[in-house]
Amino acid sequence: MSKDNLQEKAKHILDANFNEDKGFTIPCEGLYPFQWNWDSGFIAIGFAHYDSNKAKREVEALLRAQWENGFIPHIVFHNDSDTYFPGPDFHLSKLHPLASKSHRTTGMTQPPVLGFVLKEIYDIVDDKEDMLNFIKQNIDKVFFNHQHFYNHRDPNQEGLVFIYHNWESGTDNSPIWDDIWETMDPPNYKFERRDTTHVDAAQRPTNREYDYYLHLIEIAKAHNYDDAKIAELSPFLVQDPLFNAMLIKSNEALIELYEMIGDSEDKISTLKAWQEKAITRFNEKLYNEKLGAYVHYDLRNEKQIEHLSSSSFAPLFSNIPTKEHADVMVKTLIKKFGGEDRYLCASFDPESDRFNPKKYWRGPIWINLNWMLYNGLNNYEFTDIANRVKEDSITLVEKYGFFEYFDSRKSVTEHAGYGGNNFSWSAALLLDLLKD
Ligand code: 9WN
Repeated sequence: MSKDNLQEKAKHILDANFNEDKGFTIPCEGLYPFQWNWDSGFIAIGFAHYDSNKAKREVEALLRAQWENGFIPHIVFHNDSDTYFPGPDFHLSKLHPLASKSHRTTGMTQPPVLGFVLKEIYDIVDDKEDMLNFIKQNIDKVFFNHQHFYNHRDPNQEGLVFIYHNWESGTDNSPIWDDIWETMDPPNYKFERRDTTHVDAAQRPTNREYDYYLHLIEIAKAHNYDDAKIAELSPFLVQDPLFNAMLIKSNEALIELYEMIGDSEDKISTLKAWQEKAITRFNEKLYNEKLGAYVHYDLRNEKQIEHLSSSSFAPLFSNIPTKEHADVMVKTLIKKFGGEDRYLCASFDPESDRFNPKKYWRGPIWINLNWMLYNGLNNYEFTDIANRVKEDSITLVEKYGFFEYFDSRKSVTEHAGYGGNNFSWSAALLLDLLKD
């Protein structure tokens, strides 16, 4: 497919997934019929390339569902749909006294991408004045969101925030969480999966894994989604390098945007203080010398979770590693993930016995993580390997279509696109990768 055709196809997917009435984009028809938090951020970046109005509407639709305490939920149920489980009646966000009164949502969040998304869309669009006005109207809401994280998700006040659910990580059934599942013994819930009516069950989590997912929500619901109670009681309490890297990148973008806007000295100094503390602690606590990259930290059991995944390299995107650590990380990346027989970058260590090349976050390549990796490698001027990540991403979409995830093995030459098709962020971020 030519570059022009790919771009046209990508725009077509985004436009078809856009809900004109409510002003947001579904990630994928049938499989994900609502508005998802970090998806919307990536989608807005795609729209910024050809329809800045839709980019703005996407962000606004998400922010309209912001809770009164600054929290931005992971799913906004703008509409009804019975093609997804668990829906609004399971999540019951209204249990929290400060939940949105106008929108039903989940009571968990997702990687905080909005700050850097505002900066990205500003950089992309032609009409800077118009976009800066939009940013002026919305930036304080994102700042408020970050304030919520540091006040309610950082019990040790160390600059690193926790997640209490694998769905908050965005990398939902990564083998990283297996270590935590071993500490839990939830009941066998009765529920009706919907995802496996859209996608081959071999590419999705197991029913037993859903028991863990639902159990964590039941614990949070029993305490009305109170962060302090969750910090005290949730068996899943993790400082995730991807999640925290997104927050740090978004802090950096908010500083740049407030400097452009002017007159926000207090907020800029607060952001700078968060940044200094967060980056220092991130490097102390999440870097693993033995593995040569960053790892997750299990805050409940006070130990690093020693596995490599695509999240291990996300800190490059946020300028967190020193140059020396970045050099080591690139060696790790090439050695473990970058053999000639593989496309970059598998979502989990291909040498691990937990690696599964077809299943959701247990091995396949995701375009959003590749987009971050491409930009992160460029931050440190690893141009060749960055270009390889970009070319691999384009090749996979060209060969197999705009799928949700892809097989990293070059030996698999047919049907190597998995999960949902016509997937919005694959379209949006491909548009961004194809920009020059
Ligand atoms: C749960 C929408 C979302 C993405 C996540 C991805 C998947 C949902 C699911 O789809 O998660 O949030 O039901 O599997 O893992 O990253 O935001 O695209």
